[in-house]
Amino acid sequence: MSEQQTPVDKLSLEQARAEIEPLRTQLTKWGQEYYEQDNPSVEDYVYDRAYQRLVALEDRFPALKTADSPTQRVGGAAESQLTKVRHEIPMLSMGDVFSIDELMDFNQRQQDNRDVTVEPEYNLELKIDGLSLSLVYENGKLVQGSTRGNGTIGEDVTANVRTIKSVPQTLPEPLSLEFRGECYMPKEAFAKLNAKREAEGLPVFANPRNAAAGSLRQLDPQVTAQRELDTFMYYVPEYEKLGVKTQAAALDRMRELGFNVNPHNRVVHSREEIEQYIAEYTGQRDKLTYGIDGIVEKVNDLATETALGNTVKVPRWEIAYKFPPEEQATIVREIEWTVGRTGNVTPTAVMDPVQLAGTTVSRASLHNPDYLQEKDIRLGDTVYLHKAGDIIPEISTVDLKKRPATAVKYEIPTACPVCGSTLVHLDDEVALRCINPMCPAQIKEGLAHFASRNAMNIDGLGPKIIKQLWDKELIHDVAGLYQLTHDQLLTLDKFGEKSTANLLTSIDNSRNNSVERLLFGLGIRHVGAKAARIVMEHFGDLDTLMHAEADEISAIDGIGPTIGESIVTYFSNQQVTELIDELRDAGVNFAYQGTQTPVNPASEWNNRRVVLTGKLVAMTRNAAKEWLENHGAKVTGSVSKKTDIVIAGEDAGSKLTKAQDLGITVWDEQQFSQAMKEEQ
Ligand code: 1X8
Repeated sequence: MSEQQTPVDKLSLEQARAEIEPLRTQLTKWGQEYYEQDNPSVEDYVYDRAYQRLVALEDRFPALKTADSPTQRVGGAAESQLTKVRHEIPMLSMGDVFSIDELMDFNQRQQDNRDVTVEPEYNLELKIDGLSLSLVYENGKLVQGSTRGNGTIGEDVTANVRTIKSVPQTLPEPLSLEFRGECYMPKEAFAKLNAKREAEGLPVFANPRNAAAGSLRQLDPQVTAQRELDTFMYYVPEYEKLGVKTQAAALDRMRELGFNVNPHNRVVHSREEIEQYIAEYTGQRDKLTYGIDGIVEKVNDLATETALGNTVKVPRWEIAYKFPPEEQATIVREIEWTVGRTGNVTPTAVMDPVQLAGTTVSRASLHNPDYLQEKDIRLGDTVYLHKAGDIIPEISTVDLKKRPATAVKYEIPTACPVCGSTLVHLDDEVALRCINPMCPAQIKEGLAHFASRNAMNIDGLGPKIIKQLWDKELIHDVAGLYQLTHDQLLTLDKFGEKSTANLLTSIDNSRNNSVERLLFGLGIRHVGAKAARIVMEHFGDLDTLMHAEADEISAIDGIGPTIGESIVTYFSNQQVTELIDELRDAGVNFAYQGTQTPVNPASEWNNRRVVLTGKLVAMTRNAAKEWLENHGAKVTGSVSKKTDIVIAGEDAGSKLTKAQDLGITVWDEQQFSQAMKEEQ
């Protein structure tokens, strides 16, 4: 990146020819990684810079242009098992600039293009780090959601889009119109998803854009539904049908129609105002809950937009200003290896601390040994750090020029850093695992997980206490927690009568938890808190689940074969059955209690299966759910033959239709409110 390139106008034809070929090969490879595999190996700006260099070379030496050059294609190819859809109005990508001067040049060229010299008015918007999405409505009903694909042919993701909360299934007006925008994953969801994938030994997503693409382009909408995707809509190709004359008004209309529209657009008239906006959002970038990678400038007047039109590849009426990458150089001092709960062994680079996008950073995950080897990071190396998705510190590149002469290739450990047993690669996993079930690191992590809030919720039993209990050999597995005595706890650091009594009470209380907490707390691979709840709701108690076949588990709505097989494999282990016996002997509850609050068995709602859909006006969806559960109802996410009642708020979509098809009782919010009153 920092390499100095010869300016294009100083190159001979032969020099240009020599440069162009490898550049095209490289860009084609990067393009495939980005567009087809959602898995780029370089940062966007590395791609953008290389692409611009190729454009400049081809402009200067037209003889070297070829039809198959990456500059002659709109985006990558659509390549997946999803059904293809044709975009009657092509979904173009945008041109981009990297400085205010370049942006002003673009505006000047645009001015030169016009017949009339009016003071240009621009609408500035944030450029969201996601992927383009098209939503088609017919008579106000959502009929199709699709990705951009190659601009002409995209992928049908209608079923997946229907799981995104911010996408209206129905509009308040019977419009037949296409809306375009961005589908994205908020920073927090992105960080959570990657942490989860890393813990499970799955490859992590490079940035929120790839995470969003990977989540939206799924064959199974249930996967999408769990990925916390969101949208910002920003464009209506046939704006006349909306009755608006400016882009800013189009955004307002979309807000009225119930779309999520980013609130930060601004109409501006001068270079000063543009600079001000860019400065403002360059500064606020880290505070936003979603990633942005630049600013989009659009001609505000839509008739002018139409008059300007598009080049073959990109619009003349809009352009992206890309933020400079925020990077810091630092030196790698150490590579630390940690063993997770599932035995996954992950490397972390420990570096001299630097300030980066608002925080001090000294550690960056290297994810897995393959990643470390591919980047060839060595102790003493100078590396560039950035924040993936504005949030997760990551090493972008190694500065080879600064590599100390003595630096040697880092050797991947072959033994577990904690227990010393031989590490293995399971199946095709990139993760390196310690498969010793008695590995202290795994057991300690497992104990912490067992005690955690969403599992057995044992207050006061954090990693530090667990470490002491382990080091003093007071416990060796989760069942051991229930054998701890008052005198044993008193021997812990800073433990007096009060903390001892409190911890004993917390442990004791956990015996009465509903069993889904125990199932989750056992830390079975692929069994998260939600899956544990669904499974236990179905089987009712742990003993029944332990005797179930994988098929029976997999057949439950919301559970798949991976979870089914994982549960059966787990319980087939003799050490596990012994552990379960110890937990039973310790008086730990094995029954599903549904809800922790007492249920009035006389309630109309007891054991009824209820689905909430659409927008409720007088109460939140969560409040309604809580009330129902407190009255013994089972609130589920999808409508099936077993559903007793569907409560449909405003704009209810496919769930309402399905309920009607199946002849299930449907109530509106008013009827539900009335029933709530009658229960009191
Ligand atoms: C891409 C994006 C656009 C906008 C925001 N975020 C993006 N990623 C916007 O217009 N506000 S427009 C766009 C495109 O490719 N045309």
